[in-house]
Amino acid sequence: MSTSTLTHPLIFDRKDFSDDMLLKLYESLVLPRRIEEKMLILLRQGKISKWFSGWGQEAISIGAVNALAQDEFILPMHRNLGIFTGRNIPLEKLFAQFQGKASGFTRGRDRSFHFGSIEHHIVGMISHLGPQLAIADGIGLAYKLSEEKKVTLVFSGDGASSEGDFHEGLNVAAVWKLPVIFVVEHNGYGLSTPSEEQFAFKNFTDKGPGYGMESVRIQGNNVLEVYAAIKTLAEDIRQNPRPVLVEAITFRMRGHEEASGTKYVPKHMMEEWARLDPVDNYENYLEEIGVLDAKTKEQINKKIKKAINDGLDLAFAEPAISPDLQVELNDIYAPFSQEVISAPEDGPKSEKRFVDAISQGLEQSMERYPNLVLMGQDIGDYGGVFKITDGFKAKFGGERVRNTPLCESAIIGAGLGLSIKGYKAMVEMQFADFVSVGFNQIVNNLAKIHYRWGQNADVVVRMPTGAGMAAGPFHSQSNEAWFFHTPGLKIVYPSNPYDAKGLLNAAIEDPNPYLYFEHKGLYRSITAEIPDAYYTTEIGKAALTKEGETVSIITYGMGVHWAIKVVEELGVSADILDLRTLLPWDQEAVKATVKKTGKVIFLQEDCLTGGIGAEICAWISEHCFTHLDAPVMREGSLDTPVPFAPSLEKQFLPVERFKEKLESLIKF
Ligand SMILES: Cc1ncc(C[n+]2csc(CCOP(=O)(O)OP(=O)(O)O)c2C)c(N)n1
Repeated sequence: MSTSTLTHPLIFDRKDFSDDMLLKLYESLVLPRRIEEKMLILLRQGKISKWFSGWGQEAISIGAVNALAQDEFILPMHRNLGIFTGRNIPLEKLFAQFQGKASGFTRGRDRSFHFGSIEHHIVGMISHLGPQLAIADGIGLAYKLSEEKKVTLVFSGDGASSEGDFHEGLNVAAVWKLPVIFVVEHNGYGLSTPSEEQFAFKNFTDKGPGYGMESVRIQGNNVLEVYAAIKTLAEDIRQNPRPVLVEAITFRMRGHEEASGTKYVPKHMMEEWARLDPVDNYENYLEEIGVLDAKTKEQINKKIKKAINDGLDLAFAEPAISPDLQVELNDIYAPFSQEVISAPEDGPKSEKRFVDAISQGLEQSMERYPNLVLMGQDIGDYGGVFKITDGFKAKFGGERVRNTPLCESAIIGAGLGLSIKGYKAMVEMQFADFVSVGFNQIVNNLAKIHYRWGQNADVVVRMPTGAGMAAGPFHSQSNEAWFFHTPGLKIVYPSNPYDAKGLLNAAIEDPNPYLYFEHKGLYRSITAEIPDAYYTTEIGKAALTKEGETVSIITYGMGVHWAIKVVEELGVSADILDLRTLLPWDQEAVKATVKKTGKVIFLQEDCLTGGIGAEICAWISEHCFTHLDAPVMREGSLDTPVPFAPSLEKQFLPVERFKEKLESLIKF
C-alpha cells in the first residue's frame, strides 16, 4: 500500500468544532495511547500475556466513538481499544478483563477485547473477525424495525475483508438498507500479508458501489477528519437508513501482536507513517492553533496517568479466579426455567400433517411474540420450499417474514444481532445440509456468547433434514451430531406432529439458541390429531412411544417410525424411547428403560461413527452397567455420504441392519 493518498503532514480542519470538543477529542485520543504504552511495559515484564496493538490507528476509534451517540452500538475489532475507553468503560474492569480476573467482562473465560457490554453498547468480536459484520446487520435491522433512528458501526480490517462473511454482511445490509457504517481500517497488512496479496482491487471505495452502497475514503490518522466524516454520515443515516462503507487509510505500526514483530515491513514505510502519527500530529496542531497549552497538556496527561495506575492497582490486587465448577456449567445457557404450557383438555383438535403442525406452531408463536422475526430463503411470498410459511408474509408483513439473500452465515449472525436488541429470530435453512456455510456463526457465536460475556442468543435455526427421498448427498444429510458436540446449543428433533408443534413453540420461547430438526420424510407422510391451541412440549424430556418388556430401543426422528415398524414385524415386546430433545438429552428416561429391560439398542438415521448413539451408548455402559444383560448395541447409516440412487440409499440407511441387530440382541 502506498502512502500517496495521504497528505504530509496531516492537514486538520476544525470546521465549527468548539475548543472544548477539540480538547475532548485530544484527551480521548491520548488515553488509549498511554494505556498501550503501559501495556507494552507490562508485557515485557511478563505481567500480561498478549497484546494487540492499535498504535498509530487510534484516531479511527476515537473519531468514530465520539461521532456516535453513546447508546448506538459499536462492534469493534482487536485494535480498537479507543472504542472501549471512549465508551468510558471503567479501566479497572478493562484491565481485569485483560488479566483474566473475575471482575473482567468475561470472568476469565475469554481474553483481550473478546467481550461485549450491553451497558456500553459494545459487542466484542470473536477471533474469526468477519462474523462481526452480520451481527451489526441484525442490530441495524432491529433499529429499523423499531423505528429507532439510530445507526450502528462495525469495524473490519482489510485482511478480514477477504472473508466470505465480509461480502455477506455488506450485501445483506445493502439489500435491506440497514443503518450500518462499515469501517474498514486499511492498515496495509493482515498479519504479515500485505494488501496486494490479499485482494486485487486498489481501494475499498471501488468495492462499495459493487454492493450498491456509498463508500467514502478518509485519512484514518486524522482524528478530525474521521470524526467529521462519521458524524455527518451518522446524522444522515439516522434519517435515511442505509449502509455506507468507510475506508479509513492508516498503518499498523507494531506487529500483528507483540510476539510477531514487523520484520516484513519495509523500513521506509515505518518511517513515513511514524511522521503521520495521529496523536503527535493532532497534539502539534492543537498547540499551533493555541487550543492546547503546556499546562492543559500536563493536566490531561497527569489525569490519564493516574486513572491508568489506579485501574491497574485495582486489577492487580484482585486475586486470580478460583474455579467453581457449578458456576462454569451454569453459565453455558441463559437462565430459563420452562413452564410447560398445555392446550385446554377439552379444546378443539384437528388432524394435522407433520408439516402443518410445524406451520401452525410457527404461526402461533408469531402471534404470541410480536418481536419474533422469521428469516430464510424464499420464505416470503413463495412460502418456503416446503410451504411452512405459506401466507405468513400476507398475515405478518414483510418486515417480520423476511426473504433473505442466499447467505446462511450472515442471516444467522443477523439473528444474533436481533437478539442483542431483544428480538427473537427464527432462521430457516432451506435444507439442513446448507447449515455448513453458517456453521461458524452457530458453533462459535450463538453457542458461546452466553458463557463468554452473558449475552443470550435467542435464535432458532430450523433444519429440514433427512434422507429417503433420493435427493443425494447434499439434500439428505443428518447433521445433528455436528452440533451435539457444541456446548451452549440446544437441539430438538420431533418425530410426530404433536411434538413438532410443541417443541418448536418451546424452542422459540426459550431465549437460548436452538437447532430444530424436522424430517422432510415426515412432513406429509404422517398425521395426528393435535390441539388447535398454542402449547409447548417439555424440553429435555424423552417420551416412551411404546412400552414393552424384552428390549429398549432408544431413537429419535425417523428412527421412531422405523423402530415401530420393525417391532411390529418381529412381534417383539419393546420399549421405544423417543429422545425428542438431543441436547440436553434425558438421562433419567434412558436409565429407566435400560433398568427395566436390561437390553438396549440405539437407532439413528445419521452415520454411525461419532453420532448421538455413540455418546448415549457410552453413557449407558458407564452408568447402567449393572442393569445390562447384553452388550449395548447401536445401528445407524453407513459411514458414507448419502447416495442418490434409491437402491444405494436403501442400503445406506440402517433399517435392515437394525432389524438383524435387534433380533441378535433379543437372542443374546
Ligand atoms: C478466520 C480467521 N482466520 C485467520 C485468523 C488469524 N488472524 C487473526 S488477525 C489476522 C489478520 C487480520 O488482518 P486485518 O483484518 O487486516 O486486521 P489487522 O490485524 O490488520 O488489524 C489473522 C490472519 C483469524 N483470526 N480468523
